[in-house]
Amino acid sequence: MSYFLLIILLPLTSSVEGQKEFPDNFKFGVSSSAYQIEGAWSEDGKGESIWDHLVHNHPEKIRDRSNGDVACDSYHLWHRDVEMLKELGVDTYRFSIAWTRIMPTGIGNQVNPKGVEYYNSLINALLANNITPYVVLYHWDLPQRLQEMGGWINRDTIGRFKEYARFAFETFGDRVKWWTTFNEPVQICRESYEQDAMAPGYDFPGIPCYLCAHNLLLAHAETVQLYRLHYQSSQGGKIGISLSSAWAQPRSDSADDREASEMNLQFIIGWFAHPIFSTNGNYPQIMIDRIGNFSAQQGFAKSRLPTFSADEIRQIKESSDFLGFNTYTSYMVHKLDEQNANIFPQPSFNHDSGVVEYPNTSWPETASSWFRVHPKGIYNLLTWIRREYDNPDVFVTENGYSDHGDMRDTNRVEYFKKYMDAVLDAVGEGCNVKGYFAWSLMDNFEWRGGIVERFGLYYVDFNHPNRTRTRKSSAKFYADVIKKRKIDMELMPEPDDYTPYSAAEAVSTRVKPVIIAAMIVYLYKLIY
Ligand code: GBH
Repeated sequence: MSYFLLIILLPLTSSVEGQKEFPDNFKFGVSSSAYQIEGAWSEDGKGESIWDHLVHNHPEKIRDRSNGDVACDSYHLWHRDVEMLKELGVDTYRFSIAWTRIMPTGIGNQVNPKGVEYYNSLINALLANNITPYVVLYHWDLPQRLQEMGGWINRDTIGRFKEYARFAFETFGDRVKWWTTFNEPVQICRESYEQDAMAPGYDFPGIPCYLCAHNLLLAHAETVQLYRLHYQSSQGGKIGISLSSAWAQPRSDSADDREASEMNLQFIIGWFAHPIFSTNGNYPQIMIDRIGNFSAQQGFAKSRLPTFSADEIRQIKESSDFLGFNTYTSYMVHKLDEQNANIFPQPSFNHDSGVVEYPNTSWPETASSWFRVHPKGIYNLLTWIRREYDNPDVFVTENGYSDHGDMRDTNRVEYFKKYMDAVLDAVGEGCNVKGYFAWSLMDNFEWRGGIVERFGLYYVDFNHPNRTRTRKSSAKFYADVIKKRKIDMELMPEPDDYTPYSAAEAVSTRVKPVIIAAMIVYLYKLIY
C-alpha cells in the first residue's frame, strides 16, 4: 500500500529538497513595457502619452530627472532584443503596445501605419524564433488627449479603449494568442489618481481612484466580451488581466493583525479579482461595507464606491481566461486604530481599507524604497489566490529585483533562486501556476525611479548611443533555469565583459566628423 502511494505521489510532488522541477508545460518568459523600453517617443507619427507629458512637464518628479524619450531605444534596437530573448531561451516574451504609437491621439479615427509596422516586425521576429508573444494592451501609457478628457474617470474612455483593442485583435490577433487588457489596474488608479506616484499623479484621495477602477473593470470586461464574441473562436487565443500586490504580513499572530492582512489583500487584490474571479462577482463585501459606511459618516449622499448593475456584475464575472499576477515584495500590516487614525487623510483609500503598511527592517533592502526581499511572500500570495478564487490558472507575469546596476548581480540571482523556489513550493501544493516572467529583460526606465533603479537581466548603458546591452550574472542564471527546468542553488555565473562608454569616447565620436568636415572645407578652399 505505502509503495503504491509513493509511486503515485512522487511524480506529482517531486519535493525532494533541491530536486524540485518545473512541470513540463510550465512557460518561462521575461517582461517589459512599451514606455519603459521603446524610446522614439515622437518618432514616425507616435502621439503623446501621459508619461511623455509628465516627464516633459515635471522632470523634477523623476528621481534622476531622466525620461523615456530614448530609453533602451527598442523602437530601433528590437533586433537585439530578440537576440537576447534567444540567448535566454525563453518560451515567451511579455511586452506592451503603446496605444499612442498605433493611434496617436487614442481616438480611433486615425491610425499610424508606422507604429503598426513596428509591432508587426517584432511579433513576426518572435514567432520566427519560436518565442510566443504575450501582449499587454495597456501598461500605463494613456494617450494624453484622453487624459485631457478625464482619462479613466471618464466613462467615454471605456469605448476608446475598446476601439483600440479591437484594432489590435484585428491587426495582430492572427499571430498573437495571449492578450492582457490591463497591467496592474490597482496601481493605475491608486498611484495615479489617489496618489502622486505615477502619471498623471493627481494626489486626490478617496474619490477618483474608485471611479477609475470601476471604469477599468468595465473596459476590461467589455473588451474581453468583444474578443470572445468576434475573435476568440477564429483566432484561438486567450485573454486575461495582470493584477499586482505585495504580501501583507500580519504584525503578530493576533486575530486583529491577521484580519488586517486579510483586509489589505481584499482591498488590493480583491478590488479587481473578486469581480472577475469569485463565484458571486462584484466588489468584495468588505469594500462595499467599509466604503459605504465611511461615506455616509463623511456626509456623502452615496457611497464613494460606485455600484454595478446586475448585468454588469454578470458581464465582469469570469471575464478572464487566466490571472496574471505581479509581485515583488511584502509589507508588515496592522489595523488602523484610534491612536493612529489620523495618519491618513479622510476620505482616502488607505483610511477606507483600515490597514497600516510598514516595512520590515529585517528584510533586505533593494534600490527601490518600497521594496524589500521576502520570498515567502510570493508563496503566501499564490496560496491565498488559490484558496480565494478556486485555483485559477495563474501566470506570474512580473517578478524581479532592483539594484543600482551591478554586472555581477549576486543579490538578483539570490532573489530569483528564492522567489522561484517559493513558486515551486506553491506549484508542489497544487497551485495552478502555468508560467513565470522575470521583470525585466533589461534595465529600463523605472517610472518615477528613473534609470537609477535597475531591474534588468541585461545591463543597459544609457550613455552609449547604441544603448549597448550586456549579460549580467542573472541573465546566465535564468537561462540555466530555463534550460534545466530547475533551480541550481549553487550556480553564480560570471557576467559578460563590459566597458562603460566613456565620456571621452562620446566626445571624440561627436567631434571627429566635425574635424573631418573642416579639413575637407579647408582643402577645398586651398585647391580652388
Ligand atoms: C511593476 O509595478 C510595473 O508593472 C513595472 O512597470 C515596474 O517597472 C515594476 O513593477 C517595478 O516597479 O514608492 O511611491 O515610488 C510594481 C508596482 C509600482 C509599486 C511603482 C511601487 C512606486 C511607488 N510598483 N510603485 S513609490
